[in-house]
Amino acid sequence: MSSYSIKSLEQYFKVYRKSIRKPKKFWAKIAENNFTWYRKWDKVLEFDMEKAEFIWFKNAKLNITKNCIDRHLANRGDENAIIFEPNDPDEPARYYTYSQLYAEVSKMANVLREQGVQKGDRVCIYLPMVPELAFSVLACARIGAIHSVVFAGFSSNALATRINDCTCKLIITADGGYRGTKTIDLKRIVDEALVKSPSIERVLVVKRTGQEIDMKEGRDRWLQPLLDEAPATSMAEVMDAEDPLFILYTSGSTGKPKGMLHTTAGYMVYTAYTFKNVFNYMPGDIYWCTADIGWITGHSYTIYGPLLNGATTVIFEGIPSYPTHSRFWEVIQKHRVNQFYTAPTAIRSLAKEKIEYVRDYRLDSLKVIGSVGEPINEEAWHWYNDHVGNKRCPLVDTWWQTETGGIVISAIPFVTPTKPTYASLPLPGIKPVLMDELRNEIEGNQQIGNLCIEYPWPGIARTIWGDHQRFIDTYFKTFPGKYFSGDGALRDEVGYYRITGRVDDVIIVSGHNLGTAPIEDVINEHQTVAESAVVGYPHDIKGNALYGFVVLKETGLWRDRQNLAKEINQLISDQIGAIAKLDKIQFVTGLPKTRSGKIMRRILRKIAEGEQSDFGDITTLVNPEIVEEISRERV
Ligand code: 6R9
Repeated sequence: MSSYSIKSLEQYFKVYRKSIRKPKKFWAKIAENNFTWYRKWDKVLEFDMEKAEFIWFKNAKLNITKNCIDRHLANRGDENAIIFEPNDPDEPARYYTYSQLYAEVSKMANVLREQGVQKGDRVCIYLPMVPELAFSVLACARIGAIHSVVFAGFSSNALATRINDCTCKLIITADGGYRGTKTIDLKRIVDEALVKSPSIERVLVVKRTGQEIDMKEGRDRWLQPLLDEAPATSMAEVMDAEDPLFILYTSGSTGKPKGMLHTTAGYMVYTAYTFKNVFNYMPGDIYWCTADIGWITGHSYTIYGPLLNGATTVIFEGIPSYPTHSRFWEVIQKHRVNQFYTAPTAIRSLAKEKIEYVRDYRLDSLKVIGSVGEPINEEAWHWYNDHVGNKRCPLVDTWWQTETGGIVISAIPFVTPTKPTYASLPLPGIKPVLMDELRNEIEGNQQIGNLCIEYPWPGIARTIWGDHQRFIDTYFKTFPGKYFSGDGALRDEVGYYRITGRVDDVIIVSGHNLGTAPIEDVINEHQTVAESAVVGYPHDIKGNALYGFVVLKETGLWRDRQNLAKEINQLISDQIGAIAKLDKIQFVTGLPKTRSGKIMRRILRKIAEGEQSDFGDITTLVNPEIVEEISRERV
């Protein structure tokens, strides 16, 4: 186990160097010692970066659920695997031990088999954050079906597109889902989607809200009666290391969503190893990741990573603001959470509220706090570090992507000193490189460039479902021989990485490369500003100029706009330089955001450029109505 858990900075450097010098040996040792295999591999890795082909642990046989569940039964069968915290705080939490998880997943696996699902079939899962969501995911993995979880906030159109792209045979959904004070009519949305999705033969429905729904004769079944009849033990299908585990859709900057495909062994080894180290997970710890399982973070760090390590993982059905802005802190206090992992957008929304909301809770169980999903701005970093981590818990800013399968750049708590807004150092096995526009590697520190990874790691996605050419073109063509993340990064004087945002967000103004994130950081420091987004637009003289969209806090709403704009520019000028001053500032009531909380810059860019109607696909936004408002009031 020595290479599995990193305990000091010195050890990190040692392990890191070894992992880069001899990656195959490094991963083989981790895979060898920490998992159950039906058969071990003939070869650790075979790959071709140009063709984007990766075979990890060639010819090994395994089942990931044996490792997530069965392996823990002997030693921790009676310990909690899952704690379910419902949307309504008055509804009792539910606890599932590893033994109970085994029974639940087995029943679900048997139901799926009985409904005709076979190894290799695609199963769509469109569920709220209820335990059945985790059971469904694991049941698919148990029988070798490929799960495709679609976030239950997506519209019927988005759902239909995803079902059709990978031709799912069966869908698991619920009558409805709770989200704060709202209920979402999931079954109705599924019914709408299925008009356009002929591949679905069977719909299994979880009863959650008890609301009235239509059941289509011959197609739809309530899940519970089927589970009640199903045996509580099950055989785990023997899977090849490279057999597909799941498809998860991620939006590209253009065109239809990309169905990223992850396979079995590499993903397992990578998520298990990174979970252990990035969260400093120790046996008995209670871990909570707030991400919905509809996103990669929920796949890798609510389900697979924690369960592979025998951890207790919290599944939270609700939202941070219901019934009050204290909900996160209340849940941490209630379940004595040790590791807490959330997104900057949630932190910023809570930091806007009165400090009492967090101050009145006992957060002393926390050991490590984490951030993921977008660059965490300086102000949010400090608020999270001071008020949640109490300056006592390392804050790990974890950089990764749906495509990387697991975290690739992050501090290791109690090992890597943290630095606000820096994801810090690469994890073992990851060799980041910065590339310039001429495709040359940028050597040395204090450099900014396109962030690539030089060598394959076990968690890397294997393809885009049905479109390997797009996989090659998107990730392996721009910088031949390397994986291109699409993000930009700055490497500081000691080699720490700071993610500057999507590369399309690097704006060249009068020949200067400006990342949008640092500018937004400064703007957000202004006392009246809640949030901001900066984009570039063409300018006759400078090449590009900067356009800032600024959302004000309640306290800023009544201020003189012209003065406010001046103050903001003064702040930028003071902190970054006059070169980064905004040519235009527009005060808006909100920013267009995807359902995972990412600002859709593509749209803001179009507005800044003067486009009035053609904004492309905006159906994946939580607030599509904002687009028209911003466009109408363009300055
Ligand atoms: C895990 C996840 C990936 C994109 C990625 C980057 C942004 C994620 C970040 C971060 C700065 C971090 N991103 N983590 N940017 N710092 N710690 O979010 O996957 O939904 O595929 O998004 O998110 O731009 O390229 P995914």
